[in-house]
Amino acid sequence: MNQANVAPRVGVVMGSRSDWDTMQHAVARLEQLGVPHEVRVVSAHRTPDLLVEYAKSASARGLRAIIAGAGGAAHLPGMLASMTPVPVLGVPVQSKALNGLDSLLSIVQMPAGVPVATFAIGAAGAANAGLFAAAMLAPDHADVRAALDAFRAKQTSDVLDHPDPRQP
Ligand code: RP5
Repeated sequence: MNQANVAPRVGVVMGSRSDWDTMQHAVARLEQLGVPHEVRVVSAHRTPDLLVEYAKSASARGLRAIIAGAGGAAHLPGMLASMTPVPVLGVPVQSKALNGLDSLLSIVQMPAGVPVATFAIGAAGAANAGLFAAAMLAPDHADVRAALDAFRAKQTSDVLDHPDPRQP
């Protein structure tokens, strides 16, 4: 799929440019699997008006999932989820002070009625959020489904083909 000419189906947002080191792992998976996406810095605390605008326009713009990464007092995923019917996938960014436990608890402990699907702290969580968003789209996008199937098959064969960890 030529992503340049296709409306984004997944939004990847983060609270700060400093989150990019983590969130690039979500974007890498979306690119690998051919998922049309967009990437933005949207801060719950520094740009609250932008947050509202992004959340309220997301569904009408065709987004089918929003991957939201934030660290520390990580309100971004929950606030997005409060203002859009689009499923929000939260990625806790590893903070300096508390290693991301603050981010994880801020994102995962949502009150009943406003769900955020919360992933692991850091790069693994971001990568899995990208894969999860692709899986959400796969039933309606045969090319994404085929790419996801191929990714998983290669992941499996990479392990089975190299059973001895002492060998390269
Ligand atoms: C959060 O504060 C961001 O998501 C980031 O993880 C954290 C620190 O932001 P910076 O001070 O590095 O911009 O809002």
